[in-house]
Amino acid sequence: MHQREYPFQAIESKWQRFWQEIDLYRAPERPDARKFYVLEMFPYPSGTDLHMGHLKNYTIGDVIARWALMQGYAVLHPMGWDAFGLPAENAAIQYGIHPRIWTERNIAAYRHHLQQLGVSYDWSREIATCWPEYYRWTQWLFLYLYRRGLAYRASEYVNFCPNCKTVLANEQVVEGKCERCKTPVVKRALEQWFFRITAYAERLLQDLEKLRGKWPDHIIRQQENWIGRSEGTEIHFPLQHRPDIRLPVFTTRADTLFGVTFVTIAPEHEIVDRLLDDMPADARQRVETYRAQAMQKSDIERAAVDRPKTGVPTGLYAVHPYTGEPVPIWIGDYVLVNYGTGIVMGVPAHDERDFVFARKYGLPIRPVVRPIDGNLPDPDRMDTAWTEKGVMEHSGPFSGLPSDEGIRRIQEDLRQRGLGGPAVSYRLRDWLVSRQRYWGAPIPVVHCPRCGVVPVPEEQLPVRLPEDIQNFLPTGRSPLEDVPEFIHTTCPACGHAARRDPDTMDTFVDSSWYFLRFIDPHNEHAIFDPEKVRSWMPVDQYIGGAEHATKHLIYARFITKVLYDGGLLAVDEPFTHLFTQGMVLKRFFWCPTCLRPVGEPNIHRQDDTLRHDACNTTVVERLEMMSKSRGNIVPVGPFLEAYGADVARIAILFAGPPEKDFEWTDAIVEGARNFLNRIWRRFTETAPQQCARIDPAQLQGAPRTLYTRLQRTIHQVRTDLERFRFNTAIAQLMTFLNEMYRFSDTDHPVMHHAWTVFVQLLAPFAPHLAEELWHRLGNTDSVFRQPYPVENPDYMREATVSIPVQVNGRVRATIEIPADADRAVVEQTARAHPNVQRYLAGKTVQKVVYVPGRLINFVVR
Ligand code: ANZ
Ligand code: ZN
Repeated sequence: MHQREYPFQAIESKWQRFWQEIDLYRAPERPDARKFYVLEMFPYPSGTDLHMGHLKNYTIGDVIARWALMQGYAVLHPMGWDAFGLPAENAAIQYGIHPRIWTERNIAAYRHHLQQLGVSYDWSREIATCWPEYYRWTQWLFLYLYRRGLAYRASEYVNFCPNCKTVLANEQVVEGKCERCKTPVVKRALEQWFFRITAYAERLLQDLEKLRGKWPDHIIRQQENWIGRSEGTEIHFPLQHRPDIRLPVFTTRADTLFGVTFVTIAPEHEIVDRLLDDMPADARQRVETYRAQAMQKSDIERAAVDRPKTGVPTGLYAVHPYTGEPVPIWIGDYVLVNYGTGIVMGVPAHDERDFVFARKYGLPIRPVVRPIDGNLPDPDRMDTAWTEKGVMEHSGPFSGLPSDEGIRRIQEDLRQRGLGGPAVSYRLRDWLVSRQRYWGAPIPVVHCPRCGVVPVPEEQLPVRLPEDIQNFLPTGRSPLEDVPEFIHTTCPACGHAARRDPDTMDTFVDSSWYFLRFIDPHNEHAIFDPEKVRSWMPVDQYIGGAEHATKHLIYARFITKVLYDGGLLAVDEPFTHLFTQGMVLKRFFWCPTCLRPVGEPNIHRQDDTLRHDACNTTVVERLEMMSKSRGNIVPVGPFLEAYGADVARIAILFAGPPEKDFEWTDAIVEGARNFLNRIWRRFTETAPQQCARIDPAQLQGAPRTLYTRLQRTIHQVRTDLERFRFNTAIAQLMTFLNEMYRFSDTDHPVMHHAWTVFVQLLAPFAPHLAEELWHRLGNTDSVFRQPYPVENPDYMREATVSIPVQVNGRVRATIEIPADADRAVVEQTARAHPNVQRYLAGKTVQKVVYVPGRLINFVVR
């Protein structure tokens, strides 16, 4: 007796229970075999409705984890929740629900769905960053950095509303004004906490070499650009009126030094404060006004190349380190305070921004570099800067030198004279980790009027986030400021009244170390046991979204290096291999009048176009990432109810190469379902029995061919798995299933054997169905406790023949086909050949002539 459709409802829950009972996914405390740590980036539980797009990376991770399990690795495959963050607070504001309740509810939904999908997590290791057992150690980590001088407080310019007397998040500033009271927002220097990631800039850059070939190239490139190493020269310009004070500039073009006609300082540079006192009264007035204006612009606005460059003269002068000439000092907002030294030397003849600036303010333009076989540009006839390197002129002792040689000589000379030298600048900035928000890990320090900043003693951690809080409305200051029981405390050092730090940590701090906690999640005495971590780290395969390239993936590398330097870790890179999956897209309709997505129930057809019921506008079809806001999601719950987990998994995996985006369609789902149903039907029709080994030497004819094809299938699937080509691995299995349908002697031992192997090959992809069939083959243990099949290399070769492919009688390709291949296979193989495709493109095939084993000819027009 057999069914047409396989009964996934009964099967899936049954085997999920079984796996739980035999504790299949429990990772040992310390691996006793070769270990494999596979990790998917843990999610932010942002709602209760997961959609299929969410499931892709977990499905990929699960295939890898199950495959590793079958290869005999001790596997660590944990899951947890990146559970602090703003959306929880926004939900609190919007629905009046406490962030903790909202978050726990979402976690429950995520957990349920992932369990329904049958992902092989060791749930005994579940963590959530918002649980005090976890954030206690995030706080510990903060103090660890603090004690090493890697966490510090500094003034940072933040948005400030002078009327509301509060700082504002960038999102609260609308057109330069306070969102609430419309007062122009200014920049105020406010004390914030930073992690000194710049101290690791060079290592973060160098060690990318260790990851090359194992991480996607584009991620490595993004990190390189983000770190942004720039080699140049630092040059010191003494002040004319106070030669003991010097203005350091950073330049990549020291060869243009003799063309300097001004120096520009970033408006918020601290040195400006000192210079103000020395300025003539009118200049001071001007500078102060200009400064206030500059503070109202974002860095992006300021640095934009196409924006008019503005500035004001200070009335003060610096002295050129070679010519001794006075050089006017300007303040200009195209200079960014936090790059290089925050001061630039202006060389209008050779730098475009300086050129525009000089033209605008009537500053001299002095060319000092010429093309190798040309003359110096004529300053009166230039309409842009000449920015190439060349030969130096009018450059004192350096005249006549090529640019690069001149740069080296100037660097050496400056160094000897104590006026600068070679310098390296990084774009990477220190990591601002304090947030004036509620739903995060409190920063574990106390501010004491006598002792200053005092870390909370370790044994007093965690500094608990107070639960009883009503008002989350963002005011720019932390809601914790208004919780007296929290804020008022005593100084751990002197015992007098003191205040707790009201800020919480950036959630990227929480996620910068979670992969370590999974190894020892319940440790109450330490962040983790270094010995356990030594045995499991690094993460062998990390899987997640490419959007984390320059955030999480840099922070995690940084924290790993800090812990390595402190002797807590034996590795200085956390993730050996990284895989970034593509997105899941889905079509939807968009109304260009209402400017929003429109669901199919609200669309009608009129005059052959689809229109929005509400406004009768013709809707447009768009293909974009699944998301709630686009209304194009396929919710996980109903899908799993209708099709089951294995169909979901096969659909996701078969849709295309996993690193690419793919479009979710009904056809993909149907394809997946048909495949599993066909397996089920053939299996139940023929009722094979376990047959682990047969003697291939005894096989002849069709059984021998089947055996050979099985070896080839094993080989293909294995290599595809190694390369993350799950789609082609599944295609191989489909092809082999066809072979098993074609093979008529269903009681032949080779068939029993083929099924036994097939079920094992299938297991990482469709674990529930595979486990069911494995037991139906007569086994009692889990299929995941079997070694993954290995091909018999002696039986890989099949009798093949090569035949020419003709298009209109001319040979365009030669293809290799199995000797007994039928016409359909030959035709398909021929059509798939790139050269044949080229000759068929745009043509109509009128006839296909096949002379078996001889040739195939396409007659086209
Ligand atoms: C003089 C000069 C002459 C420059 C010339 C360029 C061409 P990268 O390669 O990105 O490191 N610069 C330095 N600090 C700056 C700051 N804080 N804000 C804005 N611009 C700054 O760029 C280095 C160049 O960018 C430096 O070299 C400096 O301009 C400018 F013919 O100095 B240059
Ligand atoms: Zn004190």
